[in-house]
Amino acid sequence: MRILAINDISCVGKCSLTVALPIISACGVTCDILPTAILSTHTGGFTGYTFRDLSEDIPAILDHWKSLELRYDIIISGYLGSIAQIDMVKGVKDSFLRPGGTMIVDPVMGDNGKLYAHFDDAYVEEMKGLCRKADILVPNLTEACYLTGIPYSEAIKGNYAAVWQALKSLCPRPSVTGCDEKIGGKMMSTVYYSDDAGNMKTYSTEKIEGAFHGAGDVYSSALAGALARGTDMDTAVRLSAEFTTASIRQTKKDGTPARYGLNSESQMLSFLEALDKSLKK
Ligand code: PXL
Repeated sequence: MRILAINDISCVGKCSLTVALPIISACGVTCDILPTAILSTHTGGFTGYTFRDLSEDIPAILDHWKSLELRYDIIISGYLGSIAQIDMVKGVKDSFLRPGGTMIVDPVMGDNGKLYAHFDDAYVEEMKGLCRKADILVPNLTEACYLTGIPYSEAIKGNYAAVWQALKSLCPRPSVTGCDEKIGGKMMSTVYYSDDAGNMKTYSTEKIEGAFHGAGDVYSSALAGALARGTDMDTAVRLSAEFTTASIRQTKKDGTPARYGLNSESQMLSFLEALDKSLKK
């Protein structure tokens, strides 16, 4: 099994490739990387960060890989620095995903109802085109709203199934993370996802109050790693959601500022043990 992770390198702040690479590798899967940009920190909650767009380097990297005849079982894309890079990712799928392989798109664009810095409506439009090339789509609720045109203010009233349904026009197996809802008197964070047959299912974990940076990256990386090891989607979603929630819980306990990302390192062993157990069933 071989995964290609396309994402930026934020040197500080634990997101994107500094999260994807350790988590996917720990799952026991080769993780090659295509860095889209190098930043001194990510763009959420820091000011004064450096941002080197690597678009100019990418064609030569891909030409070299073509000479090696590389093919990937899974390609997962995340933060892309520009509209041109969205087009580039579409080409990477066409050239490097093996027939029958899985394209996972995390349309990283925003959170808490707002787009991140540097993104605008034109970027959202272009991202819809990449989502149409995905086998599995893993936006958070904010990104799902931008992709479907459903206002965030409406979605947070609990219309999550409608958001999932609307995403179906882009991708056969969409999911939406971070859907807050009260279940049995308790606030839960639910993922509305598609099982292997494409039917809508939900999985809920305890809602931990606060905005935690890099949670989406932990979730999507664990999901890719588990799927690469051969779990079904139900299992991959359960393991990834529990791993992410446990990481958020520990980060809150540690009291580190949210912008420095999740303490997923402390929860990695439990996640891997749960993955191992699910594979032996
Ligand atoms: O975690 C998402 C993400 C990834 N990469 C960069 C970001 C963000 C969110 O702010 O700024 C550079």
